[in-house]
Order: sequence, then C-alpha cells, then structure tokens
Amino acid sequence: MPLNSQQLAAYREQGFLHLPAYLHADVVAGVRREARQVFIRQLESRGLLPQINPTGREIDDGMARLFTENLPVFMNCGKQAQHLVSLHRLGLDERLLDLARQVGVEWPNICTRPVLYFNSPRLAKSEVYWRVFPHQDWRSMQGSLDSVVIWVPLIDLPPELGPLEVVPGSHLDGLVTSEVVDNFGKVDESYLRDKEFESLPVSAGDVVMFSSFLVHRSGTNSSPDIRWSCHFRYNNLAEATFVERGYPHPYVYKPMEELLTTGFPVQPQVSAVFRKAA
Ligand SMILES: O=C(O)CCC(=O)C(=O)O
Repeated sequence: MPLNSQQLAAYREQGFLHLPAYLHADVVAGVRREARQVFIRQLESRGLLPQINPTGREIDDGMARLFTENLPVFMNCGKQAQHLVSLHRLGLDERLLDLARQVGVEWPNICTRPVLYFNSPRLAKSEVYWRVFPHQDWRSMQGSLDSVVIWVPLIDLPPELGPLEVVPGSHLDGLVTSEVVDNFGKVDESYLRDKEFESLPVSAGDVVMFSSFLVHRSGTNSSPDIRWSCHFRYNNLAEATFVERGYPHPYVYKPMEELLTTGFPVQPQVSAVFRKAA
C-alpha cells in the first residue's frame, strides 16, 4: 500500500507512523496462536491445563503457573516462540519490506532475529521483562542511520494493556543514549527532563513503523491479560555510512557448550526415530 505524502512527511518529522489495519488480522492471529501453542504443549504435558479446550484465561493462568513452578521450561518456551516459522515469515512479508523501502530503506536487510513479546508483570522476574524503560533501538543495532523498526501488536492493545509510548520527533536529536542496559540502549535521564511520551493504542492488524533513533518505551500493562506483540528491525545495506563503517553487526548468537539434558540421548532413542520413519 503506497504511503501518501502526508504520511511520508509525518514519518520524517515525527519519526513514526501508525498504520491501522495494515495487515490481515488472521496473519497476526496466526502468529499469536502458534506462540501460545508452544506454551500449551508444555502445559498439557505437565498437567497444568484443566481441560481439553481451555479458555484464554486458563491458558494465561497456566503460563503464570509454569513461570512460577518451572522457570527453565517457561524460558525455553519463550525462546522457541522467538523461532516460529510464522513469526519469521511475517518479518519477510513483502508488505513490511515495502513499508521500509517507502521511507528510504532502499535495500532492506534483517538486522537481527525478530522479537516476540508476551508482557505481563505475572511473567517477569524484573521490570524490564514486562515494561522496557525509555530507549533507542539504534544503540543496540548500530546499523544504517535510516534503519527502521516495525512493531506489530498481536492482539488489540487498549490503554490498559500498556501500548507502546513514543517521544514524537526525538529521532531528530540523534543518539541520546550513552549505555546499553539489559540489551537496550537506555536514554540518558538528562534528555528526558522536558520530553513527553505519546501512547499509541493499537488493534491487531495495525503496524507501527519507527526510526531506530525514536525514543520509546513500553506502556504499563495494568490488566490481567498478556500483552502480545512482535518487532522486526531492518537496516539499509545501501546507506552510505553503513557501507563506510564496514557493515558492523553487534549481535552474538552461539550455542551453549554443555549438554542441556544430561545423559540424553542414548543410542536406542536415536535409532527408534529412524525405524519409525522406515
Ligand atoms: O513492546 C514494547 O513495549 C517495547 C519493545 C521495544 O521497545 C523494543 O523491542 O525495542
């Protein structure tokens, strides 16, 4: 969908665009369904769901129980949810890449793996896991100057679910972040003194695209519900300073060295897989 000249001007001046009903609601519903299914499979196998067709509230309560009773498995579910095919497919959707191109990201490239959030104080050991402080994504991305973030709510996010909050126009102030805290480029307190945040309530199917320099933070989820969203970051491989700087890539991704399930697998477990397939 082509952006009109007002939208392009708003992006340049405000640093973000909220595009209502930009994606099909069933596409985003599919990502949330699959992400929830990861938790449901573990909840079922551990007897933490009361019935065959659990309600949404029962699933959320089950997730909270898993979080409290078996944090390693909860965290593993969270990690698997970051690798869902539906999530990655959405990040490659032409409609999202086209948006990036329209604001000048001539040669979009994936900056880092997509991120899927399921924010609730009930599912967090510390605040940053459900409510991120004011930050700029560029500080952790360190990519092209015109890099963009596309933020996609996976459910309706009215004010009580704490939608994203942004400081309009803050992208024009450049880098106002001196340190990375908990993986986020934390905006300097002195910068925030006279700044006002604008809350962006959204519906499933909307997208919010913003400059990686835009100062933003999570709103406060004061509801009992989980706030589901996903975020995609793109650099421009054609941006002059990114080329000159030699395409820096600050993300580290490597396997742990230890065997995570001790003593697993034994040989018969492996050979049984192939006997079954024959
Ligand atoms: O969704 C949120 O509340 C914050 C996410 C965010 O700011 C980010 O991933 O950079």
